[in-house]
Amino acid sequence: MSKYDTICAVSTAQGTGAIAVIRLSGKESFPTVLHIFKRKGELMDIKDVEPYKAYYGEIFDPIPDDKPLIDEVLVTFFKAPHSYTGEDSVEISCHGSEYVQQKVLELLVVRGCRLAEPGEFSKRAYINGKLDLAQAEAVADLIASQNAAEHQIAVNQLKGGFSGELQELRSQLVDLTSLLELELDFSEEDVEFADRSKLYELLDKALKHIGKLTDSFHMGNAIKNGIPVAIVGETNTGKSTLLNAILGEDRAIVSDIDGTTRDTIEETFTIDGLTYRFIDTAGIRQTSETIEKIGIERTFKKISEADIVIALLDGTKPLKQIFKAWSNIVSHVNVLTQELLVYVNKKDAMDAGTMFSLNDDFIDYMKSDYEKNIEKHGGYMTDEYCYSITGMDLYDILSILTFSYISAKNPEDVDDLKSNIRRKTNTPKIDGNTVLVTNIRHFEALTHAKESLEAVRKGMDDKLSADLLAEDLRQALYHIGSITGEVTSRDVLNNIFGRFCIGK
Ligand SMILES: Nc1nc2c(ncn2[C@@H]2O[C@H](COP(=O)(O)OP(=O)(O)OP(=O)(O)O)[C@@H](O)[C@H]2O)c(=O)[nH]1
Ligand SMILES: [Mg+2]
Repeated sequence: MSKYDTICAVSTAQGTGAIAVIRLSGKESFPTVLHIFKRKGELMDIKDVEPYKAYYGEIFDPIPDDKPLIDEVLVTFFKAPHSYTGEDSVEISCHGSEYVQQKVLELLVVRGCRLAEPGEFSKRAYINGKLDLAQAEAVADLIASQNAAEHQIAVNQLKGGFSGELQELRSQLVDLTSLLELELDFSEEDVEFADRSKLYELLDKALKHIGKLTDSFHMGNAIKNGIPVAIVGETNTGKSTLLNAILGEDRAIVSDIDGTTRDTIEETFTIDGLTYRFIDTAGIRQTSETIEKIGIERTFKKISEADIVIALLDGTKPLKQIFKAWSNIVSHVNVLTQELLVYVNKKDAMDAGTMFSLNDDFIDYMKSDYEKNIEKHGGYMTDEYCYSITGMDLYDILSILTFSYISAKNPEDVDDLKSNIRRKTNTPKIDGNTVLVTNIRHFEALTHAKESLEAVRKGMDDKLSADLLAEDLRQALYHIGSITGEVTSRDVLNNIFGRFCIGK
């Protein structure tokens, strides 16, 4: 990319809108626009242009004799370095006709502008020091944001919240490096530098800081891509009915045939500012059918990947069957890291007595099942017994042994279920200071930095010399610097900005 070429692109969405914005950036942007723009019927002299002021006028084609009018527009000039890209820039707001947009671009290109590559405006902003790389990526996140939480995190990152944290981390590592260098200086004089406690202290502080950032990726990623909620249960319990009811559309096929859903179906839905990714799964049952088997394996995989698991039981089935279905699901859930919500569906078809007694009956059922196997398990209800059927101890089981009764066909019940999901979502309070890692590139760089720091720590335990430790420390600094773009290769830049839209 030449530093001197002037680029142009339509910066508003493709298609026909009420208005469209065409953006130019580069040294020639003012004179180029002034060739094709008339204000009050007159060409403007570049000396008369006041930046940051919107001029109303006309874009025309200067070549034909009749100098046809293309559109009435508003033109704003931005003087370097006070523009998004840090270069002279112009924005032309024209009417949204695709013909007008193309015609204006054509007039600009004929006068020497080049059509911008994807993300080139933001790339120039980064190169000219207007944004660091993490902030430029926040621009893309902000544009793509679909819910309040995602939006807030992108705004914080754009304002430099994340970059600030990284600067702090950097300065911690720089402090560490200077301590090590001190040791290096001394070692030339052959002085034993025995006390490394200060080094340990700084290192542990940096490791803790970095750990906090890498840990936040799980939530950051969930907020960006939707918090995964798996709907699981035996066949015909009403999982697809429930998915459709949550989404408010007929997304999945519903039928009374067992094994209707054979593959997972995922759809996002926003509840109270947070986006969830609801996953309808193939019903769990014994089957010899190959495709269905693969579907059921996927169900178990989805259970393990979900943050929230909705176990959907069929209340019209005998207790024994409900119990088996329940324990099968529970044994695949990690109640320490996952939220398990147990719902008994088809309330409308259940009799009230069953509903009232299900919790107690469950315990009784466990006890009687246990008594049948008493020989095997000793004289009282053991954790070992509970563990053998559910993978949890008795205490954990009792703590989650509450069922909610719903009818997936009843909109009020489904609304309650949605509110319950929202309540059970452990998101941090997201405000103007929240910093969460949402970008996989950042997460990877932080993870590498953490590994390098752990290597430093191990090196210290092994009493390695300062120059060897310094090498790992430099690696950690390198990885942190790669996030904000202090050290970045051309390929990485092209890869990042190439994913932006044209005009961004
Ligand atoms: N009475 C009653 N029937 C329901 C309810 N929810 C679902 N059903 C019925 O249960 C049957 C199965 O519903 P689906 O939603 O296809 O069940 P599924 O769990 O997705 O089944 P598979 O895809 O086979 O695993 C259908 O006939 C639904 O109409 C409910 O709340 N009450
Ligand atoms: Mg289904």
